[in-house]
Amino acid sequence: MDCAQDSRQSGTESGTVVGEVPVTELSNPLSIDIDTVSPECIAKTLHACDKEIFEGWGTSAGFHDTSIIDTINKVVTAISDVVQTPSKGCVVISGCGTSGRLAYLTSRRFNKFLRSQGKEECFKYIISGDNDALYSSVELAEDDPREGAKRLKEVVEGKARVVFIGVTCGLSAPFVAGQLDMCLSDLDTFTPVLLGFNHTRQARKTEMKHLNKTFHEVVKEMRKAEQEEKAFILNPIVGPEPVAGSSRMKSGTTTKILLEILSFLGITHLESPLCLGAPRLVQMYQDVCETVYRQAESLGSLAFMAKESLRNHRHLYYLGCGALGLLGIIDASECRPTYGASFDDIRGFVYGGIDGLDSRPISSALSTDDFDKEIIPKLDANDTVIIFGEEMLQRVNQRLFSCPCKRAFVTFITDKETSSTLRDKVNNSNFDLVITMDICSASDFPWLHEPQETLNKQRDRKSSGEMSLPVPPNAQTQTSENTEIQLKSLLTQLAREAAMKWTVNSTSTGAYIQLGKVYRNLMVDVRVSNAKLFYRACGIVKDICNIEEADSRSLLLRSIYGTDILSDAQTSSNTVNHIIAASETDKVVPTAIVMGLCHCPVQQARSLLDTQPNLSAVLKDFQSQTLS
Ligand code: S6P
Repeated sequence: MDCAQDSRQSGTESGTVVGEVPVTELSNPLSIDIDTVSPECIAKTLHACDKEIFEGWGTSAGFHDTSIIDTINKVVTAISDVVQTPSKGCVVISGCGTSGRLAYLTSRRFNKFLRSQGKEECFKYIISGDNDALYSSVELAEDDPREGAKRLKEVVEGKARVVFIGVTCGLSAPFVAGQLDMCLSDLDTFTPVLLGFNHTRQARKTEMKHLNKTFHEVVKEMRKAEQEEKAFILNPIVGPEPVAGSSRMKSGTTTKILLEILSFLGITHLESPLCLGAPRLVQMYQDVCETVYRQAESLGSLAFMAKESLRNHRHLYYLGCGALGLLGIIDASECRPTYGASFDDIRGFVYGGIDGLDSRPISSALSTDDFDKEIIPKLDANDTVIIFGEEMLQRVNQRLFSCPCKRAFVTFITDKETSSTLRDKVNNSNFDLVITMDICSASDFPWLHEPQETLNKQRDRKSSGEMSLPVPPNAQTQTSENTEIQLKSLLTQLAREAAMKWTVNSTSTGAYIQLGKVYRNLMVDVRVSNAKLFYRACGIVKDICNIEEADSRSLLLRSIYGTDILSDAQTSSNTVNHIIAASETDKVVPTAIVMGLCHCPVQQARSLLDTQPNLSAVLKDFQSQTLS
């Protein structure tokens, strides 16, 4: 593929042939050759796929669809009701893996904002696997609906009104299903909101243990409650992921955008100091997206540096303050289930450690102090350290600059004045790569600075149909300068965080693609660590080996159990047991694929992969031999 721009011809729900494979699990035609292009082209391909978030995917309802905007507005109203009486109510955001991590980030960000306004916090988060899952993968926890309901019960104790936002990108996580089911049984207390990115008909149809229904059935009940506006389903279709099924990418970004829009509008709704509508906020994120990917060449260089470190069995480290540090930690944690990475391959550190947690403690060293003590003394020439943001640059331990490692600095400049001081500081430091992304204009909402008179005029023009942008409904409302500054700063933070997410996702994804962890656009070294990943692994083996589903399952089980003849106990065992067995075995999916393609016994496939661990290379060799 000649970079991505070029494959934008698809973007339809080309899907027709794909039957009912959920959108979030489909292979994206835009990235089908992502494993064969240059690092810069990888970034351009990611850009092409991310554009679908904003431009929509075929004829499906995307962000700008009126039905989606309507639902957003209804959820905003429910949230703003709760915000008014935080002693009685709260907003709970819950999810598994990336979705749970974004739940935490959102509640942290908006509680902080409420505190800065002298108001009571009202956001709570739940992540399956608890707080340790914020930085390490605890994928199996998402398969337990009872645990989900139990956690929800604990979190809402004493609350009479709860907006519950259950995030599951694939409309599949049993943990969230258990919570939605609990909400549906008490609609006087709960307003359940389901957030995901598949058509509702594609919600998972396998029965969930301990719930005796499928996710699809829960969705049907949600639909019923939605008719009376007692529940809401928010599922814009944003197209398949650039690496099939890697929902930390586009789906994660869309989750972040939606949660932030809902929360921002929910808490500013009452005073309406800005009255930014959802479409204008979406536009902000779209502008940030364009700003980030304008630097595709530099993003490619960053991914190349990361790849070189990992190829040399060394490490990539992200350092940042606040949410930037947290997003680095999150990106690092997701490489383990996605690419079979080890805990040490990529690590993130946050200045001052993780804050904004509920009472459950965290058991790992994640602060930049830990980095200074444990990592700096061990850095070598093949390690890469990336510093994110001016604030981190000011605070970084100066010893880092005398270490032999590679260093990069990424900044999302948000105000012109800091940029010149920053330039001096950067010039005096010793960096191998510096990336400056100017996101000022993206988060600059002109009417924040407009005099009241202009706002009144704009409102009049809007009511006469002249203007399409939202303006304050009642421009007489005087917003205090203080609130304006705080809102402006909040929007800037959100824009920076979005830029950070795109940057770290493209760095780690680009690195692992170059390392051969992706074949075409399939993650061939995925860890089989929960039901969703078990079924995905079956699908990958089926697609690459071009075989029937039953055969792919049998190959996968042979690989998991290390045998060529499966016993009755093994074939009839349930998925949970397969997952437990798989957790003790390396390269489960690559082994199954080699067995399927080379028609060889499991031991031979394993030794082939010992000699050539890069499955993509093995597959490409195999492909060229077959063709010649
Ligand atoms: C995806 C990530 C996973 C998912 C988790 C929840 O890249 O590795 O941890 O976030 O499985 O998925 P979902 O579809 O319920 O949001």
